[in-house]
Amino acid sequence: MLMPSREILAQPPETFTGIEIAKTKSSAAGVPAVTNSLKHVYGNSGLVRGTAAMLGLNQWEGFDCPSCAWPDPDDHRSAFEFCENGAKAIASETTKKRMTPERFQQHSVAELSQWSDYEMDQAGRLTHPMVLRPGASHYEPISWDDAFRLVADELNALTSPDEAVFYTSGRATNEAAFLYQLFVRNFGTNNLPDCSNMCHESSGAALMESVGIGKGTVTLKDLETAETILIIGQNPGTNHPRMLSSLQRAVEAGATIIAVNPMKEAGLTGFMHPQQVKGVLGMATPLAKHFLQVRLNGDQALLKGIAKTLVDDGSYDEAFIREHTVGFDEYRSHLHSLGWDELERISGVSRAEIENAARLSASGERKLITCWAMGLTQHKNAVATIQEVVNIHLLLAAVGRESAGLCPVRGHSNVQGDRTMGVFEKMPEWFMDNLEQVFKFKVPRHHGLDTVAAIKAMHEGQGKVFYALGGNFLQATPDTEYTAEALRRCSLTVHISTKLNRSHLITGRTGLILPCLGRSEVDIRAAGDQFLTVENSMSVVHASHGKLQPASPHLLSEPEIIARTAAATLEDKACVDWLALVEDYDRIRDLIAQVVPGFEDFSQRVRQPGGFYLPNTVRQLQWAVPGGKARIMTHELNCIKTTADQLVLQTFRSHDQFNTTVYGLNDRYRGIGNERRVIFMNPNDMKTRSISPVTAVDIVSHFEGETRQARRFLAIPYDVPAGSCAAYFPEANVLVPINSYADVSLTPTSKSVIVTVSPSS
Ligand SMILES: Nc1nc2c(c(=O)[nH]1)N[C@H]1C(S)=C(S)[C@@H](COP(=O)(O)OP(=O)(O)OC[C@H]3O[C@@H](n4cnc5c(=O)[nH]c(N)nc54)[C@H](O)[C@@H]3O)O[C@H]1N2
Ligand SMILES: Nc1nc2c(c(=O)[nH]1)N[C@H]1C(S)=C(S)[C@@H](COP(=O)(O)OP(=O)(O)OC[C@H]3O[C@@H](n4cnc5c(=O)[nH]c(N)nc54)[C@H](O)[C@@H]3O)O[C@H]1N2
Ligand SMILES: [Mo]
Repeated sequence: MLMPSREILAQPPETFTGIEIAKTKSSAAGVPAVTNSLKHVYGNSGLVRGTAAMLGLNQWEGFDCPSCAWPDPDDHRSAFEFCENGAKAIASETTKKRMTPERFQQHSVAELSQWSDYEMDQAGRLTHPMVLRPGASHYEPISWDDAFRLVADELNALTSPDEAVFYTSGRATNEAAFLYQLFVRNFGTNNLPDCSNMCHESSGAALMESVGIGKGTVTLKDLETAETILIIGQNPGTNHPRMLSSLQRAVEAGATIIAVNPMKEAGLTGFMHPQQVKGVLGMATPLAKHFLQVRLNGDQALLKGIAKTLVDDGSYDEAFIREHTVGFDEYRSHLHSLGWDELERISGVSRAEIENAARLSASGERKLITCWAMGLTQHKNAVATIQEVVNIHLLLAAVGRESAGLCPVRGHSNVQGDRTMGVFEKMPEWFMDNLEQVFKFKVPRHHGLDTVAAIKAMHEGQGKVFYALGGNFLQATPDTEYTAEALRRCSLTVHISTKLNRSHLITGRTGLILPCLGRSEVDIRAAGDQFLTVENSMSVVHASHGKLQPASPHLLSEPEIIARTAAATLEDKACVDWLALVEDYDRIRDLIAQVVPGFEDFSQRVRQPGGFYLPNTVRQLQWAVPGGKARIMTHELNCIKTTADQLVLQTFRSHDQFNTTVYGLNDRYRGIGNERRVIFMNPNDMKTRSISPVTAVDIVSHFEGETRQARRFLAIPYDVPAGSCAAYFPEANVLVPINSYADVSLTPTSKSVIVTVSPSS
């Protein structure tokens, strides 16, 4: 069993914070959401800074919300274009509190590691570059020049550039991401793992193989005019609250929503619009009319059931299938061979409900949109399951036309843009050719390390310098203790960050924190006030313009940090004048325009209010796959297998967190107050294990003969299918085995962890 071995804790402390249990909510948003967001903003930032921040959010002249990637309306903006959780993200960034060098001096790294993630967020913004010298117990300040020198010396001392790992979190803007990948490739490696590897990689891989583009195919207008919307493996009420407004408009225009989820999430069942009278009075728009309570990892069976019904009913578009697809005959015979008993058993959903969902999808003009997120992507068979979604759309010709299509709902606000900019360990050859042509250096062509491979390489001593553009690698990745050991074996770990997090505490021989400007802050360069750009979940590229005074005069922008790292490291190997590039971000955009298709006249077009859409081949019914036709993919039916005493655990988000950033200790919609160490269980599963409600349990995960343990969680009886349970990440990450990842996409299986649960010893 892998156990914590050092005095510096890699995991959040095991202490309970005093749970308060309330009734679960059947609808989301409304007045409590507004009061909650205002509490967060004004509590943290003070009245003046708070109001300025909120008024700048998602406005044409303002900055992009740093929370999720849900798009803004194309044609209008209300004065308050934000949601409760966007407000929390802003409050967390614009807080008045500061994590200063004095505070670092007061607390050793070992002491800081006793803080909870909530306390770390509450510590406030980082203000100075800080270094943890070899053997030191405390971080101390370092000048920017010395910091860049240190990084350059460590990087240049490596035997090969492939001994360095460059991680990216999806908040980085396009300009930062483009400079970053250019630096990394100019340095000589493709080791560019990113948070996408743990997120929508499965969607990208599935869509790329099936339809030739790794992104969604719908716009907001499509969503609001669809007839049937399938929301599967996604919790929009918490994670994409602004999506609820679009769903409300769709329902009011006549759409039927079908939700597929093991949990009856509040946002799926009802929505009270905080800016409309109805919502303020507490009347909810019923959103999902149909709720299919699938077992964890039962979706592939459920989706095959839908496809089987369509084929058996003859509800498919023969002309479209003939003209645009390959693989139908094989798929049809596969569906014929499947028995309903098996489909019902694996999915946990009845044949009648599945058939009903299929018939709704095929009704009217078959304007079906399917939205999905982590409930589909983080399983072993994730890619195959998502291709099952695509198959249904191809059968119905519900793709590449108005009001219909595929909608993987992205997480981080610019995770999609980062990939467009080349942050990927295996960018296609054409991208490398373009880089080579524009920058005239030999671009490394061998594939780099993704997240899981990078952790393993560092663990084995082959990764020696770890450099992160944002994020919280230690706590976002699986197998916390294993990853911690991997980071400790590095010679140098570097984090470009806005706030303190646990990754800063589990360091290599030397640790560096490079504090940067946040989205909300002004960025003045030699050429004047600058803006940056992002791409949302629906491929709209637009500007983000910070408005507030920086949290500290010592902060640098992300592009400047990258450029100065590059200038210090590459010296005469440099393919561009790095420092000149960041005097005026239009210069970066002009280079992007030369390398990335769809960005012609970038600097000028992105200045139009609302930005511009990137081209999408599927929307033109073009299939960029070999052979030129969309592929109906046939995969064997499978699912995760457990023994009688085992359960399948998903690790998901509470209402008060953004990934590893913990804004508060409540999960309001699920009725949990003031506690994060909880596990939601089926009441019968609790009974058979002699677990009383709200008592402490230990969780052990099982994988290929190995076990991992997470101690002291409170068991909450909850409406989840028998055999399925749920706990929050990052607390439960310690249970996710490093070698358990999705086929093809290699995404850690954070939504299907095999566990046993027993009363705490
Ligand atoms: N406020 C807030 N917003 C966020 C984030 C945040 O942490 N906080 N994170 C951002 C990021 S990076 C991302 S990727 C997205 C994540 O957005 P989501 O994917 O909504 O996030 P999760 O909390 O992981 O929720 C997964 C949902 O899928 C369901 N689910 C789990 N397993 C299964 C399954 O096997 N089948 C089905 N059908 N459903 C399943 C869960 O019950 C849950 O409702 O949100 C983004 N937005
Ligand atoms: N078990 C489990 N694990 C998961 C998941 C899960 O569902 N279950 N979800 C996965 C998913 S979908 C994702 S996307 C990953 C997320 O993984 P990451 O993106 O690595 O994690 P975050 O928690 O979003 O990163 C938070 C940190 O980013 C820094 N930060 C915030 N804003 C900025 C900024 O503007 N610039 C810079 N440079 N830094 C900033 C802050 O220091 C903060 O502490 O986690 C994955 N891990
Ligand atoms: Mo994500």
